[in-house]
Amino acid sequence: MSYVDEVLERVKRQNPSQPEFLQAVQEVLESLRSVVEKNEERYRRDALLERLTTPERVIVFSVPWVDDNGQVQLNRGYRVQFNGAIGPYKGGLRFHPSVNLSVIKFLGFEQIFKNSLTGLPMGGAKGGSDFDPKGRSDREIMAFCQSFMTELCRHIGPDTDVPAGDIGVGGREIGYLFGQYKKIRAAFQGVLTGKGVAYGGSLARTEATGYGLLYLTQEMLRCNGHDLSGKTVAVSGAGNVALYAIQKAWQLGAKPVTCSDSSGWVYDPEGIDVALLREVKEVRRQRLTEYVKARPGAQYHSGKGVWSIKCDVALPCATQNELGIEDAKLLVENGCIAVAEGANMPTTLEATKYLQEQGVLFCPGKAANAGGVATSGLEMSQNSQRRSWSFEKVDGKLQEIMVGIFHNLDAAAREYGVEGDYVAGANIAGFLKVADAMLAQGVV
Ligand code: NDP
Ligand code: 2IT
Repeated sequence: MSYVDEVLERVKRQNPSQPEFLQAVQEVLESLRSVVEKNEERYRRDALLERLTTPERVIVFSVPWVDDNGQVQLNRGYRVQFNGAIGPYKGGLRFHPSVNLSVIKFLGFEQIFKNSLTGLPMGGAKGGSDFDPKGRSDREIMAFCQSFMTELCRHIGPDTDVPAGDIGVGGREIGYLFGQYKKIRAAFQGVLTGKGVAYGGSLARTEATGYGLLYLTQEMLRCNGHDLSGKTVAVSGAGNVALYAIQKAWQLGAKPVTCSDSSGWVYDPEGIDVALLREVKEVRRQRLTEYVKARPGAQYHSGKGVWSIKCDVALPCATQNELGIEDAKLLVENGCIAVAEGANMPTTLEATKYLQEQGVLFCPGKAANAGGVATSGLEMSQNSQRRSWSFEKVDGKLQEIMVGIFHNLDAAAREYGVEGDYVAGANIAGFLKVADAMLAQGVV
């Protein structure tokens, strides 16, 4: 049995009830076959793949807090410090009822390769809780964040582990988390990214994931003889990533016509009104039905279906496994030429394979959405310098990083004989740097 198959078997045996984690490991290891074959003896002797697929540390803790009725609530908190070979652990926190160990491990595993691709010194980690922020008052959110940080603060620090936001964790939550860390540790440190600009946050971090997604998509299209300008774009999600992806799509001359949330989706033939979407989702924190009330030309559909709209480019920006094989078939039938993942692992393995076979340009999340964590890396640099850079400077570096990531994964795919397979290219390019660092540092 090949080394890759042996390790895949082992990971399956050891994590039988973690489907999302197994899916992420399978995708990565399958595409590393040619690299691993070339170095099999060395990697095997160093148990490199076993170590790479096993988190260095898993922290699980209880998060008790008091709701507005005086009732004590209990949630579960997680931080998975997956791999610290190339820098301090780095990765977001997700607050969503679907969070469990499998989800956090898949996200932490993906983060290793994503962070490596940015070219910045950051290891892979992820955390979060099964806490559901929907319908909770500001005070309840604060109480939860404070309790969560009371435990988490023992495990993080500006040179050890630097969390940030993800689903359900935005500027408000980062503020409460930062305040509690500062109080308990009596230290004002760059221990979280995505902070408000008034207390050490970076300009352009809020926009970075969505903007970066479009910078990379534009470059991928350009290098394949297409122009983003004039294209119709379907976007899913209506949160941080989706909102700024839609905004940048407009700025680059494309027309974004859809968005979605967990209740339904919107088709706006005139193109999504960014200011209105932002007001409804970011400011008023309402459902998308409110968007359609203010925009009579737009249609609201409950449930799933955002990928049934005819588009040239599809940008899934909501959550994992939101684009399955039937969706992929619809996209191809409707003439879609490119899919770039704003979310983490939004496309199932089967759908990814189908899209690639049909010649659709496909860029995986660990490359396409790396602009968020890359700008977090820039926030860490600014915090270390105790300086703040202008929006233009940060945005300029973000553009450079995203264009650079595309060229790196394109080159890696060519070098290993899988030209145009950007999934393999991203995994190979991300892996090589981490593998070199692990081998150089010995058995630790
Ligand atoms: P937000 O919480 O801001 O928005 C999430 C959006 O996705 C909301 O519209 C939400 O709908 C929808 N959504 C979430 N879960 C589900 C679900 N189970 N089914 C259907 N819809 C769902 O999160 P972000 O925009 O920050 O994150 C979106 C994706 O991007 C995630 O995969 C995240 O890991 C990834 N990502 C985020 C980065 C960042 O910097 N924030 C960086 C890189 C990747 P509703 O409001 O109804 O819940
Ligand atoms: O998935 C991701 O890359 C994020 N949620 C952002 C992580 C970060 O540390 O900025």
